[in-house]
Amino acid sequence: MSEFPTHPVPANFKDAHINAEQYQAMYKRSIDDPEGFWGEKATEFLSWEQPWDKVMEYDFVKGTAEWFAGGKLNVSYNCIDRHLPERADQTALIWEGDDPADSKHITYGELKDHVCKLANALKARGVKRGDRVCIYMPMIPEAAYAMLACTRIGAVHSIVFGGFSPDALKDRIQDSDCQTLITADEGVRGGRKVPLKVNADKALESCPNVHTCLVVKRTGGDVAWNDDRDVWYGDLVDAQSSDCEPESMDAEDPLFILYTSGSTGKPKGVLHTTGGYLLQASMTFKYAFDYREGEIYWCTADVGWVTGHSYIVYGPLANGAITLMFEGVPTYPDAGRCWEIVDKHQVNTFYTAPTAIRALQAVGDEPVTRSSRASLRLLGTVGEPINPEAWEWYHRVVGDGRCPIIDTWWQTETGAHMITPLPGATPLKPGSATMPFFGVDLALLNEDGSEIEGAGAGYLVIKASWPSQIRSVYGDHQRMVDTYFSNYPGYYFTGDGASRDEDGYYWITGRVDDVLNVSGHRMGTAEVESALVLHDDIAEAAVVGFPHDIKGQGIYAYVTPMQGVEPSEELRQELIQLCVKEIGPIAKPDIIQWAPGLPKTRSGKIMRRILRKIAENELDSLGDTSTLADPSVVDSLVENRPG
Ligand code: 6R9
Repeated sequence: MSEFPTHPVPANFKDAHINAEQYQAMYKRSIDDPEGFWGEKATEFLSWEQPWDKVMEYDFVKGTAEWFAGGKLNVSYNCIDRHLPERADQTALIWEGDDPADSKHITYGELKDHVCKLANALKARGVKRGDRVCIYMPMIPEAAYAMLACTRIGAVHSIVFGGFSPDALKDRIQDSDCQTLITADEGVRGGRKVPLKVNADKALESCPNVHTCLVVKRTGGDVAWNDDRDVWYGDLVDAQSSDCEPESMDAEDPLFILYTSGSTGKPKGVLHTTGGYLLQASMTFKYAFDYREGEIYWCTADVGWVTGHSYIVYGPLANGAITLMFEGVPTYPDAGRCWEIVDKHQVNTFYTAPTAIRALQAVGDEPVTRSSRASLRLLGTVGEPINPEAWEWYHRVVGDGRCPIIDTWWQTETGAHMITPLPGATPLKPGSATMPFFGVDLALLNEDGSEIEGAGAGYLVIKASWPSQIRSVYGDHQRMVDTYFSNYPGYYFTGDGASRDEDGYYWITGRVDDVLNVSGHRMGTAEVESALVLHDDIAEAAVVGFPHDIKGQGIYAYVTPMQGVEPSEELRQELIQLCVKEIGPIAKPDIIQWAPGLPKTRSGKIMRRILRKIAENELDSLGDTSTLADPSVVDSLVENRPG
């Protein structure tokens, strides 16, 4: 699958938490006896107030799953309080600001105080168990406090990435009927201000149910104020008691909602629950990163994505780890920032996305090699397939050839790692996410739904439930069944294609549905299309992905103007701005091609396969166009292909 040689387990990982023999034995047990396996792990990894009645029960036809039902626990207790006897004075969170001169350490003892005060503040505003709280925040410690404060009182958080537009924020607040919003006056990224409160105000114009908007003062910039609704975080939170009894939650009580894109319609609110999610986040963190007490761990994701949930906050803190949170971007003040941070805080584990690696690789080695990076022990990637060239560069230049690369495949819906090497157990093949994690029963299917044995390529599906499985699509369980459990009955359908080699290694090839992965951000082609056709001058739009050197995938939009409308540069700019307004800057099309017509079947279905080929510039393999209603449309698109 790749000409790049296999990297054996490094000598300094021979005594890792899990070695090759343990992986084999534990994996086998986890599949043969999942209840026994997970029951033991749940006791080992989490503190329970009351044991569960049954380890698991699930039905992949109805799309239901329950783990540890009847068991009682609290997530904030597991992430904070239980560590206090040993770790009250140990750092829990290192915060590195956008400005390299800004950083601070928050101990577990301080974390407890911050979280309890905020939890009491939420209660004071009437937030109760089960209520949804929206978090729209920059990468500042208060984002983590907000998550943990919700879990302390049993409220369900829904984080909306700070880069999303007011419209996107509004949709998400409305969909899950959040009545409380936690935000900041402004964020700071790459030396620029992000107008979070301005965006929130716009969104809240259409969210009359929101009774409280709690605002962290990050920059002190001017903001508008609604006295009935807006409250300064400091004013309300500082005065609260730093004790707040953790709410006793059922393992199956909702923990959070996180919106993610699918192939159709608006983003779905992926619902995760308490016990199973925390168990798998915690266990994968310890094993995949071979986390050792006292190590400094840094994941560069934003808490607005699932990676930030599981691997900045919940996984690390459940293990009593030291987790670094970075407010800025890898290229500010310059492309050496990440390695400067690694040296400054003596980071041992660094976890990022392939798109960041490729962007840094493109700048050259010097910004990396001028730093020491001697503290690094392990490197990770997540979010999209990593090309072997970028893998090798990451390994050789960033890791000085001595740090294993942990390529973790998983999804918002899976909650935690599903396919990943374990550094002491798995020889690495550049570009492969390698082997399934414990309890993850994978299969590859042919088009007709039959399972592929041995080596081969097909649709990646999962055969049995895992603890951190998506429990529902918030407010629309049928959509959960339709999206994940209908394509191939009896299986969870990932939406990804993959191949398996003769050694059993998995190689993810990317999405097989109409979902784009732009710089590791998931986006439905349908979302971008709906934004484009909102323009009065546009009749129709079709969006596909195309290979992009840095972003992995770029956005290619075919747009048909209304009759009589002349395409112009002005119209192109208006369309780009529309995507920014409706979704956010990440949804800007890279290429807009004016299309007098789109290739359609006689029944009116757009043939995306052909549009993808044109976007990829694979004009020799357009395939059969004879079934099109008007085959000449294709010639015209090919002739007028920009660039
Ligand atoms: C965690 C996260 C999920 C989609 C997934 C797949 C792609 C994620 C990957 C990967 C290849 C990896 N993906 N990790 N592809 N190798 N290591 O990214 O969640 O935002 O929901 O995206 O990302 O296509 O289906 P999410």
